Amino acid sequence: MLTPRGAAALAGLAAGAVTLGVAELLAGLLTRVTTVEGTPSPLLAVADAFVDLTPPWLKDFAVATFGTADKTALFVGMGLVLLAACAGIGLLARWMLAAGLVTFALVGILGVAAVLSRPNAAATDALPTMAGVVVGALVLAWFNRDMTTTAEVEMPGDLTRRSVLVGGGALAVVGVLGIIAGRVLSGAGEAVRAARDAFVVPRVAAPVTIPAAAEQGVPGQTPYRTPNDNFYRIDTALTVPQVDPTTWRLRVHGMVEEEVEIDMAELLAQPMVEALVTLTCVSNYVGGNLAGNAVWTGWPVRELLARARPLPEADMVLSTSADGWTAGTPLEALTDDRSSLLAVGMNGEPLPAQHGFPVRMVVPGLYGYVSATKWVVDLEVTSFARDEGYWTPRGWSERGPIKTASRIDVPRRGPVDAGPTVIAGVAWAQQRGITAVEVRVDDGEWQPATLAAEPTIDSWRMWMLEWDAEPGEHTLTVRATDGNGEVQTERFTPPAPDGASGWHSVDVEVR
Ligand SMILES: Nc1nc2c(c(=O)[nH]1)N[C@H]1C(S)=C(S)[C@@H](COP(=O)(O)O)O[C@H]1N2
Ligand SMILES: [Mo]
Repeated sequence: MLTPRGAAALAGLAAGAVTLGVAELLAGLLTRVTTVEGTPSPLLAVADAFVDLTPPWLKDFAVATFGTADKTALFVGMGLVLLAACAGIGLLARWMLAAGLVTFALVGILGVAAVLSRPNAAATDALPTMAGVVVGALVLAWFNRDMTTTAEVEMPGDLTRRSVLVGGGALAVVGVLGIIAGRVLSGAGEAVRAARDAFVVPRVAAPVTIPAAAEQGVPGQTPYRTPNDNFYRIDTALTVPQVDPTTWRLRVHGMVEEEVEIDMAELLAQPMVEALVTLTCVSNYVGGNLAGNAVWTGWPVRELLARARPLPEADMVLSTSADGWTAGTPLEALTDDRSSLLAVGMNGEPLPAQHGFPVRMVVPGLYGYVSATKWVVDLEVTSFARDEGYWTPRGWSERGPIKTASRIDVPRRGPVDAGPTVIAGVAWAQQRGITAVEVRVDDGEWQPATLAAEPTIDSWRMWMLEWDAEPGEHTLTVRATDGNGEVQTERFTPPAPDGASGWHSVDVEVR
């Protein structure tokens, strides 16, 4: 019913499941009793550490292949690796118990290292993982108790194998239940969800109104304003950081004349403004959809920095999130007259948890990775010579101004009927604005598209062009011109290190 090898692999899987069950359960319990930062789940810590070690080509590949499902893909991949590793250790232990146990312990040490590598990790955070590894090792040894340490000896008889099947299967189930219980106990999100529901976005003196002329309403064309639940999400956080607005503080320090710290009451008492800003991810491919446009409500960062009075040598602000992620933003982008905000509202609602509740940064004209810190808790005024943001040592540029981009939304796929049709899409060059969009059919002339109104140079601009489609295969290409009169470059570059460039084109079949 179960081959000796199968039994050995199952013993390894049972040991692994029990290890994780114990570790996750204890981590969940510790989180319950200690509150402050919580004890990281070993599984999540390993995944987080993996994300932190991701080289740019792999991040690029993950986003390109899985899009915003990259986190799910990571968990599935990690699960498969874990299963294989546990089965392998089980086989190794059957051949030589000591070797299996040592390998098991080494994997455990990696887990402990991952837990301790998390921001704000305390030494006690290692305890659940260590306890799990000890219990798991005992399970592994127990299943192999009858075996000698040489490879020549046969696996014990059917009875033992049956006991492995029943006992191992049961322990694996217990382990998985422990993992689930641990995750439930750590209670991700409950308290903060209530705080968000109760959060009132302040009113502003001059609310943004979006003129109807900003939309062209071509079916399939991107809506001018992106609803919150449709807004792309990119971050390194595998579980959404839970930040309680009542204990939230933002500290400004570093190269300043005066350190400043504000809490939520003080932030909300400031004169708030609204601004339309299109956020864009540096990982967006030509024609991709990692961009979104929202009305943000917040307090200009420049006002807070003015209180701290940056020293003349400073040229960068390193912003840090509650989960330890950082962005390095040119000081100038936060002190000039653009709408750089400490945002608390997104399209009139409190920030969704995934988009940075309770406070995030929004900086027009810069890619998110150098500016748009979600769950922001700390601003260090510093210099590029002295500090760097999270992605810079990982192969992305120190500076990330948004490149001019244009995208064809329709037609995109599926055959088009011959005759009059409409080509439409969106173009952006935040802080410069879009002054022209041109479309080319096959190798024809560039034809000027009709532009929608542009309420602000910080948001994208809609465009459309009527086209008399002739039967056959056609390639449509778009390019935009920014407010400085610069035509979008044809030169293709991948997202790394400072954003993709090149013209977007689509192939359409006309019948
Ligand atoms: N705390 C935190 N903030 C972050 C990130 C992150 O990984 N952690 N990613 C940045 C990146 S790369 C982008 S593109 C934007 C995306 O913001 P969104 O998820 O609200 O669209 O958030 C930025 N802010
Ligand atoms: Mo990004």
